[in-house]
Amino acid sequence: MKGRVFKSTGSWYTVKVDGKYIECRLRGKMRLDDEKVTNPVTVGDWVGITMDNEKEGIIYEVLPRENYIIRKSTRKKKHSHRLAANIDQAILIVTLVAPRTSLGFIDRFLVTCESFRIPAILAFNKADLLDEAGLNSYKELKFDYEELGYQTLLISAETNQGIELLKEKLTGKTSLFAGHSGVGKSTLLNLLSPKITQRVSEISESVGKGVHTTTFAEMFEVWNNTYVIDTPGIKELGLWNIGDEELCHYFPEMRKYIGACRFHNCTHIHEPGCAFRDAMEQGKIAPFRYENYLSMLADDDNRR
Ligand SMILES: Nc1nc2c(ncn2[C@@H]2O[C@H](COP(=O)(O)OP(=O)(O)O)[C@@H](O)[C@H]2O)c(=O)[nH]1
Ligand SMILES: [Mg+2]
Ligand SMILES: [Zn+2]
Repeated sequence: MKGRVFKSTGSWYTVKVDGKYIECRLRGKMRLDDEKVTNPVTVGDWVGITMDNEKEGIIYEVLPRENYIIRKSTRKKKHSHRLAANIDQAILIVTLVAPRTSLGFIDRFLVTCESFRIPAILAFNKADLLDEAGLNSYKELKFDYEELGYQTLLISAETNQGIELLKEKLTGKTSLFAGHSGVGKSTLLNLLSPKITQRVSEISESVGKGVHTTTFAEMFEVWNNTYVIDTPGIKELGLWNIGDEELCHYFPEMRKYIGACRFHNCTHIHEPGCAFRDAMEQGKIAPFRYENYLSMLADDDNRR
């Protein structure tokens, strides 16, 4: 039988087969397949299963993946973790207040999506909390990111602002919801579908940061043929296996300057005649994007 993995909690996997959810374990041999990845089977995977007894199944194979998204493992050094597989798009839920998502985090996430060729949408949640200055900084970011080809949405799970548009973007697709904890991923999911009851965290007033409530990624059929994967809050996103020369390929605004520097081995950090720096000085590359690029370059440890 073939089915799709909706949830994984370490040793157990919930697989949906013909409309029914079956708890499955992995066939012993499968665990050894790829030593560098901490999870051989991930949410969104299509798998082959056999029944072990009346109730429980065994996953014996993973069908070829259309795509997947990987991050550096937070638990095991030199290992990576597959966040999800077979997704049509990633929705990065960010907030400018309560908590504030850094631009560095946004850009790391976008680079990751680019490297796996997964379209990304930025959804700025908690619009209801933005004052005039907050709204202005949203507008600036919207301008900058849309110029790079990323859609941005301004939404609020509190007032329903922008939710219809978000629903339109989700319909008929499998989407990954990613973002720091406390930005409202679970609240949004509950809002999208009345049958979902994900636990929502209280913002702890003192630090203005959410506490972890979602521990494992889980996929939901929010309505017919429309799937959303809720992920545990991501604190820091370690880029996986992206080389120095490769990094600029994942900045859409930098691609056209590749090869245009005076020195063919330009590192784009300090050399004269660097096309990237020139473009930035001419206002063609946003300074914050170039800075985030440099910081990712410097952060070797985050990429290997
Ligand atoms: N003011 C406001 N609060 C929100 C909004 N969306 C979520 N919250 C609150 O933010 C906190 C964290 O939400 P939660 O869904 O658990 O975040 P998650 O960690 O990303 O899943 C909860 O107290 C929610 O009630 C919003 O649009 N506006
Ligand atoms: Mg949550
Ligand atoms: Zn250069």
